[in-house]
Amino acid sequence: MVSPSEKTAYIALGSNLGPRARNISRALALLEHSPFISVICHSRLIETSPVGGPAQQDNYLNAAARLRSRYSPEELLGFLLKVEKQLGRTRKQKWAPRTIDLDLLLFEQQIIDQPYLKVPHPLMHQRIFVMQPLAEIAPEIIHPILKKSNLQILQDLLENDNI
Ligand code: PH2
Ligand code: MG
Ligand code: MG
Repeated sequence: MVSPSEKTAYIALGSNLGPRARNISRALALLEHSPFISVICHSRLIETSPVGGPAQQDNYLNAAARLRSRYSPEELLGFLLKVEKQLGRTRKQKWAPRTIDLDLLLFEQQIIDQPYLKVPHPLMHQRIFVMQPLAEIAPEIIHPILKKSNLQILQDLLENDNI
């Protein structure tokens, strides 16, 4: 079932396998292609060192995007997984190199804690590769659990990183 009203959601995009920039722009195009999603804006692509996962994987390109969607959070997650599959994503090993990773970060100010879907994304506030692009497009948006803006979260992360 599709809910009638449009909601704002933020997603993270990452790729470290194959044509990374092309993978990200194809993912955005596939999202835009859905009659239930509009891609309102996206950040620049940043190159980041892989965090976790197997040794000797390539650097990532990371980005964030703001969507307006008539999907429920569960439906949006389902669509993100479908786009990942369309772009050749396989899941053999946790945090293995991937053609595309699409993570649902925020959905309005909703807090969702289901086994298959946690919003806000439980690791987002710990990851510079997520918060840097997100703070570029949504610096003032508040994390509904931490009650801090994305820019504040990023600044705190960068400070701790320098210690
Ligand atoms: N995604 C991960 C694990 N590690 N590292 C970077 N730099 N960028 C990512 O998108 C990323 C990661 C799991 O999804
Ligand atoms: Mg991820
Ligand atoms: Mg993911």
